[in-house]
Amino acid sequence: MPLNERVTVIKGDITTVKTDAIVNAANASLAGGGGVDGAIHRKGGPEILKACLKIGGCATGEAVITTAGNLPAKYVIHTVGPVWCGGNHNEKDLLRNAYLNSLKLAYTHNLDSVAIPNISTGIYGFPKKLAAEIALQAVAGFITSYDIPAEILFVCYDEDNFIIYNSLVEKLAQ
Ligand code: AR6
Repeated sequence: MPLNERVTVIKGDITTVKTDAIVNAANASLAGGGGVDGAIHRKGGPEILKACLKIGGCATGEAVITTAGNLPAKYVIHTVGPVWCGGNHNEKDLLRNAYLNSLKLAYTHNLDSVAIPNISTGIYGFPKKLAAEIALQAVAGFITSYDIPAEILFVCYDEDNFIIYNSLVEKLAQ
């Protein structure tokens, strides 16, 4: 469903998406893990891990970029969302930063299209509705200041997130 001409929400597996970059919900070590991170490394192959280990790590809220290995995308932007610890540990700002720094990296690499998963809402336990509000607000703010990437795709994997995103997008369109 289009939020505006640059932002779309779909349901699916981000490892199959053929945008210039896909965003990975990684951890600070960049050494791989479960969830979307595990799927990206499994399907993308060892080149991605090699590039991640060379970079050495990524702080929460920051983002780094590597090859996408065997994936259909050209690059993987690895960002680290916050672990939800009850809400009083700067989680909201850190999640916003994870989205914004991923998009800024796409901008500085002149990437036209980027696909983003629902960062922190799996293993890291961030409440899904709050996370979706932060993600949509961050992207809405970003696109008013930056003309690239022209296409931003929110890729929801689980049904809950897909329903939440669609209902928020509908509200924003009213
Ligand atoms: N495509 C798109 N989204 C997916 C996919 C997929 N193939 N698989 C899962 N998701 P999570 P986090 C969704 O747990 O919460 C890893 O171990 C999933 O439904 O992948 O940021 C890392 O190494 C959820 O909505 O990431 C870290 O240690 C969203 O992706 C830790 O998990 C995020 O869930 C990061 O936890």
